[in-house]
Amino acid sequence: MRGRTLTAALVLAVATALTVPITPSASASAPSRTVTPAPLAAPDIAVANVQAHLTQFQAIAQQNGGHRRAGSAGYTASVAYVKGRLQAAGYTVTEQVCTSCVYRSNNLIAEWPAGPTDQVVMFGAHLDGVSSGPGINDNASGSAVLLENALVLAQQRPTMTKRVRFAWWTDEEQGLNGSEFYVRSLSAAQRGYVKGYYNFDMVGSTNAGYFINRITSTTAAPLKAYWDSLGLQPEENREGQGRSDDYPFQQAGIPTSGYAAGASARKTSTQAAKWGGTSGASYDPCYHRSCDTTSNVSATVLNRNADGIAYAIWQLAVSGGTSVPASSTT
Ligand code: DTR
Ligand code: ZN
Ligand code: ZN
Repeated sequence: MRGRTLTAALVLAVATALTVPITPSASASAPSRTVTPAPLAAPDIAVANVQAHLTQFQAIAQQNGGHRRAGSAGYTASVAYVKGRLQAAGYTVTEQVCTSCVYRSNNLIAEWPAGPTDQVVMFGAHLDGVSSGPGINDNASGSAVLLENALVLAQQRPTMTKRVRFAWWTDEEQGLNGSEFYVRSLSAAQRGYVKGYYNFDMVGSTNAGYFINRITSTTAAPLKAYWDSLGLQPEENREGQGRSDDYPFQQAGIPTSGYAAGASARKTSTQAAKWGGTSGASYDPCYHRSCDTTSNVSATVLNRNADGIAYAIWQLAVSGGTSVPASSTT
């Protein structure tokens, strides 16, 4: 469901320029043909599929007392949903009991079993919410864009240059506890294998900003390249600094980045001028409130986040991953 193919044409032009011309076979000897494979474009993540996951998370909250707080029935059901979808796609999924969490509950870890085991890139989102509502933007949104990316990776089965490991964290809302427990559970060698950690917390805010953690870092480069290709003029995620699950990784010396669309802080007039939306209003008007439902998510924003993650995965971990972002509006 691609919107434009302009950048796809660019990819092709680059590939053509790099291709050694086919040698004409004038002699009777075996002709030598050099064919350079075209760069492998990152897949377009269907935002409808991401929205379908959000609908499931909302139903789970509704059926379990209205929320998905760590340690609650709504959280356990959220874990079961993500785990079931991943297992059906061929992932081996691990639940890690967080014994140091405020509410005892599990992190969920799934690794795509291809690529070198000592070269890992991680993508994570907190799966728990607060008890005031279903927690759809915070953070079913991050959970759903990761789940759909994991499913698409499994479907496509590309040749991998790195291992991709996905994580859904528990007890973030009580103090980043699930991710901190996980980082502490790794040996020094295992920590060294993790070349980058990417975090996704609140990626569908209705009055969105386009924020990237550590935006000028080389770790952030693929996330930034994708949003740059859409002309979005992303900014540093100042509001979220030290407030989400990238923080324990950062503290352990692991390079981090991530996307965010903003929480309770207010959009400036400069930001409204470049991104649209309402200046002087919160990026997410329902932050930690009962109105954080499926209506509290922008499909456009969700899509730009989901597709940027796919771009980063392909760029970082897939053999022949595209070097020019493909664009899409769906
Ligand atoms: N950890 C978030 C808190 C948060 C506040 N502002 C931002 C901005 C961007 C990402 C996250 C946050 C929470 O879960 O409540
Ligand atoms: Zn959050
Ligand atoms: Zn929160």
